[in-house]
Amino acid sequence: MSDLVQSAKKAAAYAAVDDHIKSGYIVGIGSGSTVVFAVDRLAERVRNENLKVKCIPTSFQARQLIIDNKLTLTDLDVDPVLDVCIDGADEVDSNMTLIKGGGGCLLQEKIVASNAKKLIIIADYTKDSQKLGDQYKKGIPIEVVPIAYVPISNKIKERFGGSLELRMAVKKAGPVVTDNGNFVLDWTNFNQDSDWEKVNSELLHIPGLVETGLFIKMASKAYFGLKDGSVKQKG
Ligand code: ABF
Repeated sequence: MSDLVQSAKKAAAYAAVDDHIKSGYIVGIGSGSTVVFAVDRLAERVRNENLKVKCIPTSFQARQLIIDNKLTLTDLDVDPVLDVCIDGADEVDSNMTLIKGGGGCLLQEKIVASNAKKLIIIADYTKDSQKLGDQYKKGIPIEVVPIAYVPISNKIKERFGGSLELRMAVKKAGPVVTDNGNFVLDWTNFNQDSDWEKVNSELLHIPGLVETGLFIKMASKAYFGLKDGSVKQKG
């Protein structure tokens, strides 16, 4: 990954943490490489400003990040309402509809974000697009119960078109298994002009389909780090 992209991720993450996290907050910690910068900044603020926050992870990776940075870990049993959730995305369209789950953590990310008063997205300039699929070519991730991946793929193809592929681990060692023991299908060549709200609700009615990587009307704001070091806000 280029240095420009790395510094863009960092700029977006730092700005979002500085703008949206206050002492006393319950904070959702997303997954992926951009969130690593957000946790660095949060840990720095906890040390320097004596900020008191409790963090809820959205994945095994996020849990480790919280622990490694000596932040206070909590969960939805103890703190079911979050003040804010900060997470990355694979793509953000002009309506603030997101594709998430490139890292396979979409289910827990959606659960945690749906219990937050606001979801703030942090990303680099490559994630900012007009229509889903303009920039991100790996498709919309869909988490499914393993025994149902073939019928679910067929149903989506028949109903909406496009192609579905079972996500495989590196060197095709076997299917990727999520933190929840499920498989992931990646849906490509979809109709970019779809009514995503309608598509998403139809998808969620397919038995065995656990969750989609379509995040609709969930994000309050997106921060994109740009090539020149500045940060653009959307939403
Ligand atoms: C997660 O991490 C996702 O839902 C998304 O797939 C990804 C973004 O990753 P990165 O920050 O590494 O670009 O939040």
